Amino acid sequence: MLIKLPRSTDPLSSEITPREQFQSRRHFLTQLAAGGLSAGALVDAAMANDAVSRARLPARINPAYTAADKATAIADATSYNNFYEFGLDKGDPMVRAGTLKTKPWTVRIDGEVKKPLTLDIDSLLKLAPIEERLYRLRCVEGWSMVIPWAGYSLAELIRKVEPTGNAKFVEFTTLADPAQMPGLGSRVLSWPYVEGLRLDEAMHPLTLLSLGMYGQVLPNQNGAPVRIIVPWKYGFKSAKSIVRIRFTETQPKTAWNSVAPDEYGFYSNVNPEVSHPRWSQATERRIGEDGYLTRKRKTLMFNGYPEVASLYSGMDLKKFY
Ligand SMILES: Nc1nc2c(c(=O)[nH]1)N[C@H]1C(S)=C(S)[C@@H](COP(=O)(O)O)O[C@H]1N2
Ligand SMILES: [Mo]
Repeated sequence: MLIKLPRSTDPLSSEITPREQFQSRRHFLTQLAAGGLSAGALVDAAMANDAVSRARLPARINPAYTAADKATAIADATSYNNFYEFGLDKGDPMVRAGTLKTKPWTVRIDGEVKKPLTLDIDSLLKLAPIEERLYRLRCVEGWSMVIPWAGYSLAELIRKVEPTGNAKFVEFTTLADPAQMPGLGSRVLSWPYVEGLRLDEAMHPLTLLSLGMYGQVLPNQNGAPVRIIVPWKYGFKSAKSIVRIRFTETQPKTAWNSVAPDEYGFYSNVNPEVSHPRWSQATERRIGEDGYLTRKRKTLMFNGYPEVASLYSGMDLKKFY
């Protein structure tokens, strides 16, 4: 996510080049060289980033949700991340998220529901068959990836708790523990990270409760042990490391919308026709397609998921951005 830092040397994220990725790796190496990381932190970082050390998460490919695009390399998807609880640089989550303790972990589901529940990860894993779905994820900063996520429709969980007639919205709250998350010292956002959806958006079968990716449990830097993925919305709507799901009558106060309401609306549907106040949203850079001659891709309405359009019929999407 992009913030107004008073540093004139910061490029707009929509201008991020392969050089930027190189710099975040260099930042990691510099930290190593400067001894900025303890031996323990280094081991944790290596573990968090070591695909071999992550448990396998078998998932049946759901052909109904297979993008024609080629999947992004796992090395890119796990090293170029936004997870501000672990720092503002794209390379920070990979290096620092080893301190996130993902077991034991529970998710509290409450608010306007008939059957509030507290579920641990094993119960979440058993709640419905785990599917693999190849979804695009587009960040509001102007880059995108294609990731084989593992999970099931959030609707499966919502049906279990039986929302009351008053439930109109769903609020997702991320863990906020300064002992595990060095980025919480930053005042960029007010913690915890909160996101929200309208109930019908949350019930849409595309909205995924994700427990893994690339056939493994989620890497810490990608939001372990459980996050949501809303593929037709800008990436910041897809909250990571969720500890609470609350059903509400009124629209939740969300983290990015609170800090910069003119820039980050509650809806945040991927929409090439509505520019961010500081840059166009018409195109995007696909991570991995970084040749100097590579053209940017045209961003598609709803990120290429036109089946969600009916959720917004009659709404002015310039007003409800
Ligand atoms: N808790 C939390 N969730 C978050 C974020 C964050 O900073 N904290 N960043 C968001 C943004 S801006 C993006 S683009 C995606 C990135 O997901 P990825 O790193 O798995 O690609 O996570 C979203 N979820
Ligand atoms: Mo993002």
